[in-house]
Amino acid sequence: MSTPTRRLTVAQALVQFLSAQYTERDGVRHRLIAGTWGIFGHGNVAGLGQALLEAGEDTMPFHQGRNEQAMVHAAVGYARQLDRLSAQAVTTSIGPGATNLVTGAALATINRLPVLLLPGDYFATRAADPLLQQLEHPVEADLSVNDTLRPVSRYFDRISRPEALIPAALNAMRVLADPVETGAVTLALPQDVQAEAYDWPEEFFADRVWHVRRPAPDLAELAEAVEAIRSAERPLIVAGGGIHHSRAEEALKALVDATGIPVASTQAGKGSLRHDHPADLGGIGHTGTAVSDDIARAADLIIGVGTRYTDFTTASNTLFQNPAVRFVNLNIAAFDAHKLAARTLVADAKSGLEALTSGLEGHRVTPAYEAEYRAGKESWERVVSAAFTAPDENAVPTQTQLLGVLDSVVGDDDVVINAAGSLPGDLHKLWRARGPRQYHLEYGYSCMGYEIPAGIGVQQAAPDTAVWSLVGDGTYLMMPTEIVTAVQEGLPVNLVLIQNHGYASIGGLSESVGGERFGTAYRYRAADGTFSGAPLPVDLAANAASLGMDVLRPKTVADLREALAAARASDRPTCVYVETDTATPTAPPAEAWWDVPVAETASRASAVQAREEYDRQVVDRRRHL
Ligand SMILES: Cc1ncc(C[n+]2csc(CCOP(=O)(O)OP(=O)(O)O)c2C)c(N)n1
Ligand SMILES: [Mg+2]
Repeated sequence: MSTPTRRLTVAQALVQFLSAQYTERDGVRHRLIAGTWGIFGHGNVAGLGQALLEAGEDTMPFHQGRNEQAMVHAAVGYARQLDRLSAQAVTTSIGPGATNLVTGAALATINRLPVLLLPGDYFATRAADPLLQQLEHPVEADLSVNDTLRPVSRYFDRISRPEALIPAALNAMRVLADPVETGAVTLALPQDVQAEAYDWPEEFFADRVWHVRRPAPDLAELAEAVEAIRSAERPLIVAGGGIHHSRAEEALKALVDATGIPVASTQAGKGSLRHDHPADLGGIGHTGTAVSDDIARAADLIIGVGTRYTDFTTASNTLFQNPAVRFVNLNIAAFDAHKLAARTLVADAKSGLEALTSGLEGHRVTPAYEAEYRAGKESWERVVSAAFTAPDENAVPTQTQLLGVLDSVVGDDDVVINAAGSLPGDLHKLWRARGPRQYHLEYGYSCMGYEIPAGIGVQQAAPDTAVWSLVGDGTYLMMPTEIVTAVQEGLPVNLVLIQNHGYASIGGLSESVGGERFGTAYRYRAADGTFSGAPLPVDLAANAASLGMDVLRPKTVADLREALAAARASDRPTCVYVETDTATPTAPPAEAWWDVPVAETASRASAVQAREEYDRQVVDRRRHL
C-alpha cells in the first residue's frame, strides 16, 4: 500500500504545513504561526508569494510590511503579547531583504521571543550564478548573506532540496514552541527550490500540536531553595520576564502574600506584581527605584525568577553588596539558573513559584523587614508623584510630567511600549504598572525603532486593547515606516512622539563619561564646525500626518491630557506630538551604577574627571562565586 501524497511546490507545502501547527498550554490551543509578514522581491515572489496567494487569507493571513527589520519587530510584539504561545512568520527576498532581518532576529533571540524567518536564498542548483544580489565569496562558495543570520538564530537551516523541508520544518516548530530554546528561527529558502514541486506525504500536513511544557522543580533543588529562603533574613525576589512568559503573576502574588518577601523587577519583569501591591518595590538596578536598590544592597538572599541578570539589573555587578549575599535562581533555562553561582531551581516559573509557596508554608519575613521596605516604598511613591505632577497645567510638560499625564489617562489593560532613549529609565523608575501586559519594554536589545512596529503586532494580538508606542524623535526618524502599515490595516495604535531635538539619553550619558554630548544633538553645523547651531526645522508631526496618521499637537500639560484622551478614544491611528521642556530636571537620578568604560588617558579635562569618577565607582564591582 502506498502512502498518500500531495504534489505541491516547496513554498506551497511550507505554507500548508505552517497553517496546521498549534501550541497548547494549560489546555488552551493557539495557532503557532498565526500569520505571515512579507515584502516580495525576486527571491520570494514566485515561490512563497505565489504560495501565499494560492493558500488564501483563511489558511494563512498575510500582512504587508515596509521594512524587513520592522516586520520582525511586529512579529516579536505579537508573540510577546501572547506569552510566546503564538508567533508569526516573515518572508523576505534575497540579499538586502534578507540581511535587513538581522537586527530583528538578534532582538528576538536575545529577548527569547519566537519568530520564524523565511529569507529567500541563491539558486541551490547554481543555474544562475551569480544572480542579482548574490555574495560571491572567493573561497567559500556555499556562503550566502543569509549566513549572517546564523549567530542570531536559535535554529538555522537552508532548504537545498525539497525533502529537506520536512525535518527542518519540524525542528523549526520544536524550537519556536520550546520555552527554553525559543527565539528567531531561520529557514533559508533558495529561490529555485521554493518553486520546485515534490510529492509530499499527506501526514506532513496533518494538524500538529506542540505542548508548551511547564517542567516542575527537581525535589532536591526545591528542598535546598526552600531551606535557603527559610534561613534568609533579608530576601528579595528579582522578577524577570520569565514570569510573564509563564503567566506566573498570580503564583508570584500568592508567594508574596504568604511570605512577605518583597519584589523588585527588571525591565522585562515589571508588572509581575501590580504597582500598588505593598511588596512591589518597582524597578531594580541602574534604572531602579531607591527602595529596590537599597533593599538589594543589603539583601542576604536574591531569589531571581525568570531573569537573565543583565548589567542594568545587577548595576554591572555592583548592586548586591552584602558580603553574605547568596542567590537562588528559578529559571526554566539552566543557562540562566546557574548565573551568579546560584542554587538552581530549573523549572517553569509558575510551577516553581507554586512549589516554593507550598514548601514555605508558615514562613514569613520579620515585621521589621516588612516595615522597612514598606516605608521605602512610601517614600519612593512621593518621588513618583513629584516627577509626574506638573505644578502648572499651562506649562510645557517635561518628559516625566508627560508620563504622569499618560498614567492618568490609561486603563489597567492598556499596553505601553518602549525600547530605547531616555524613556526606558524614566519608565522603569516611575511607571505604575497595572495589568500584567501593560509594561512592554524591549530592553534585551533596546533597539531604536522597535516601538511603532511592535505596537502593530501587539494591536493585532489584542485588538480591543489601547496600545501606546512611546518614541523619541531620534527613534521616530530611525523607523517610522510601519505607520503606513497601521493605517493600511486600520489598527488604532497611538503614537506618543517626544521631540527633544536629538539623543537626550546618550547626550546625558556622553556628558557623564567625558564625551561632552559630542554628536548627540540634532542641530545645524555652527561656524566652528560642531553641531551646536539652532535646532533643525524638521516637523515630525507633519511627517506622521503625511504617512496617514491623525495628529494632535498639544503644547501644555492641559492640552496633553485632552490629546491623550482623544487619541485613546479614537479608532484611527493617532500621533500625539509633544515638544517637551528639557530645561527643568524632573527625572530622578540613577540610584545605582552602570559600567560604561571611560578613556583611561585623555587631553580634555572632562574625560580626565570622568575617569576619576569611574575609578571610584569600579571598586564596588564584585564577582559572585
Ligand atoms: C538601533 C539603535 N541604534 C543606536 C542605539 C543607541 N541609542 C540608545 S538611545 C539613543 C538615542 C535615542 O534618541 P531619542 O529616540 O530621541 O530618545 P531620547 O534619548 O531623546 O530620549 C541611541 C542612539 C540604539 N539603542 N538602537
Ligand atoms: Mg530625542
